[in-house]
Amino acid sequence: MSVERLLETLRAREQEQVLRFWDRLPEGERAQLLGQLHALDFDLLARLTRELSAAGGAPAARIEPAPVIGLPKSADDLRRERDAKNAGVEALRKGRVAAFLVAGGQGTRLGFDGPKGAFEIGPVSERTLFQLHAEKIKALRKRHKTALPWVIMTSSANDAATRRYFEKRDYHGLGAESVRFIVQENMPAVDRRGKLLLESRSSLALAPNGHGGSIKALHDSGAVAWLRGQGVDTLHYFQVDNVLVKIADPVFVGYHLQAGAEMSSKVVRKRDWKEKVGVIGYLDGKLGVIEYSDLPEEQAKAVNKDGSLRFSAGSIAIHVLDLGFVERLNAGGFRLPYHKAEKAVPCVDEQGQPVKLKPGEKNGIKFETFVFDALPQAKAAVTMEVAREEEFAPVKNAEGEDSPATARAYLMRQYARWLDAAGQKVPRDAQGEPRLRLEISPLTSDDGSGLDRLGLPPLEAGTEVLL
Ligand code: UD2
Repeated sequence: MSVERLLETLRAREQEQVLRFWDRLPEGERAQLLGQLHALDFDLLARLTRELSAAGGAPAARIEPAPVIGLPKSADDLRRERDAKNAGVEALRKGRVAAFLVAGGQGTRLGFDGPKGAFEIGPVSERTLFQLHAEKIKALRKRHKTALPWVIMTSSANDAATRRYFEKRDYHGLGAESVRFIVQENMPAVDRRGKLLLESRSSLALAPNGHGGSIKALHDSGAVAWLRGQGVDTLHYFQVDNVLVKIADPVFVGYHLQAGAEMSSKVVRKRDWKEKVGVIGYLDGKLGVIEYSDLPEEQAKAVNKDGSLRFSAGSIAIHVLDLGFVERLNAGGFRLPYHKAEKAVPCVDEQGQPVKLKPGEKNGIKFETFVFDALPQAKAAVTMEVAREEEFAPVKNAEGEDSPATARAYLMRQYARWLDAAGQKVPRDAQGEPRLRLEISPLTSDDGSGLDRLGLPPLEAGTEVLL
């Protein structure tokens, strides 16, 4: 599109304010802005901004709980779990499974300068989140003698830094050819009237298009074809911030495959009705995630006969995706819905000066897609409950709940349970917390097995143990 055509489009869409500083821009900066504008889907933007001013939201859906494979209780449950595990292990051995990490988020809440995966989380060592995940993958490759390729989604804001991170650390020993980076797209931020915001005189205010963008990025980047070429048909999706994630858990993969599912999800039992996680349930008869803000208090508080919460299946953003489903979601264009979120968006004013926002002030709207919005389109799906203390401890905030401190505590408790089971007596305080700092590399053990063969000396309170 020529500059003239673009200007016409911008005028027609009443967005010509983005060229306010054009006459004063050096050539290189003009090229940057032009590139961003050319990449914009103006029809989509027009639709989304129209919806901003539309009165009222969608009518409330009829909400019902969905069936969940619970934690095994009976001998039958354990048998079913073992069968599922066998099916998952077989798929892994045959090279049908790949790991898929989404790490394109901006990690604003953690306040860490760099890709979140580079954050050091090891309770004793400087092991980063990326290293923790990489070593789990390495351990799985060895155990199941499988290629287990790893696809990592970044965004334009952290792609270069993420690639540099992995190059510098030699891909944590995984082999560069088995790790593939894909970049998600950006969406422009707008003000309340739907006008595109400028981050600087020569750049739109852009933000990653949400983790749902992973479905599109897998396809557009050629990663789907790359995976198919290796015989992969099943993806294990996980988020960068969960230190306890069981990557490519064979039980989960097995249940998914046995059910012929297209998309499956892991859930934990909600701590209480107020916990801010989406729950998996039926919305007007279709499986999906009901965001906590959309679950009316009365429903959120509702209990079953045994006193348990009626809506208790808290989504922890771990999924198995069938590659054919990913292809289907992209056939005829990407169709996940966009959610709008009011946020503080750094931008410049009409004079090109940075707008000073008051603390907490939200001046803009960002558009994001969510991967779980694909669930209603899945022909079959499995929802599996897992134990929170074994599988879910995210690093979201700098302090308090879901912080590095809580994630390290969860890790150390898990290591302590493994060591106890291996015959060690882990010194504990009155609350049962380990009285020493513990860390076990997934390369030493990723599930507690083999620790009994290490011949460890007795563990002493107040020390640091790195295995
Ligand atoms: C998400 C879920 C929440 C719960 C929780 C579990 C949503 C809206 N909520 O909460 O229900 O399951 O996770 O931890 O999803 N990411 C990208 N690109 C993006 C945005 C995010 O790759 O454009 C990645 C990000 O790097 C991270 C993950 O997605 O790995 C989660 O992002 P988040 O921290 O923004 O999700 P959160 O805490 O809102």
